[in-house]
Amino acid sequence: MKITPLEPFGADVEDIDTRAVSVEDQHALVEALAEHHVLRIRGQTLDKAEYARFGRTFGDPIDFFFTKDLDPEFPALITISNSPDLDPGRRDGASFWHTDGSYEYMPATSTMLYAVEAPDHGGETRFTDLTAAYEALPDAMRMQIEGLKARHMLVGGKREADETPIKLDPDEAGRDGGVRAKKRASERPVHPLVITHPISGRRNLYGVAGTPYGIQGMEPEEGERLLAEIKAHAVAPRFNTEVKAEAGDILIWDNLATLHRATPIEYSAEDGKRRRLLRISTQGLPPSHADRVPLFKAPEGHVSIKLA
Ligand SMILES: O=C(O)CCC(=O)C(=O)O
Ligand SMILES: [Fe+2]
Repeated sequence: MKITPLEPFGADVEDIDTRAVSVEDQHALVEALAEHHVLRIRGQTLDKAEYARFGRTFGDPIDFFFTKDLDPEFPALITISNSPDLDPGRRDGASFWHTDGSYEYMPATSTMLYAVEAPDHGGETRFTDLTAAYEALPDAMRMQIEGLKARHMLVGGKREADETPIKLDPDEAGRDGGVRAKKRASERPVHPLVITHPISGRRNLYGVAGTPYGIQGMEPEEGERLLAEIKAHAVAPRFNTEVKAEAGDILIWDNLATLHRATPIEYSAEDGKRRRLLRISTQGLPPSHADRVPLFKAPEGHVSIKLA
């Protein structure tokens, strides 16, 4: 296995067959993801069962059930595509800074996209490095946010002009039988603004865009102001990179130490324009690092309503 760092962060991984990864290489991949935040494993040929098995390297694959894109045989796999058949209301849905599942008690710790088809142009995923952003904070700000917890909810985060607006009322029953409204009512987690990464042991900002709407113990406006300030700092271009999953690549990111966003793309079924990826999100600790202390804990007896 060969790991080549990308600039300014991320790494390409070559000379590995993800159908059969040794225990040593599983450990090394998890360490590499924690170090580089984003890995692009090049040139893979996987069927769904093989990919679903590989996904377990990074944690417990999260099963989703409220999506038309769900694979009945592999409930942890979701298809992302730019097919013109896709409901216009769901297009460009990920084109805003976020981390996956931060509106849940048990957020995703890693997400991976296996590119079955990639367009000739465009289709990159953008990332921001929340370790570098934390380390670059002025000392006074680092002290101010130490120990603070943000309140999160589905569609909680403020979106900027260049981010996909929240298109549909999340409480609208017609969209999905009201499952989003139920989710919003049932899960209002708080997560620390600063975490110690369970694998790297480094401190970084967490979940500072996409879903946070307030800070525990602060007046609403004061919390919103602080969140806006942290987001503006964290997503600044100097902490950003872009990586494209070309056909055959598995693009994996560390949801604990990055924010990401999709880049808007033309919806087309033409040759050279199609983008189709299989997505897996995991939660909990990777089997290779099961001795670490997990970051998140669901309240006793809570059953998560799953969304994609
Ligand atoms: O399509 C992409 O590049 C990213 C989509 C995304 O945000 C996700 O899969 O969690
Ligand atoms: Fe995402």
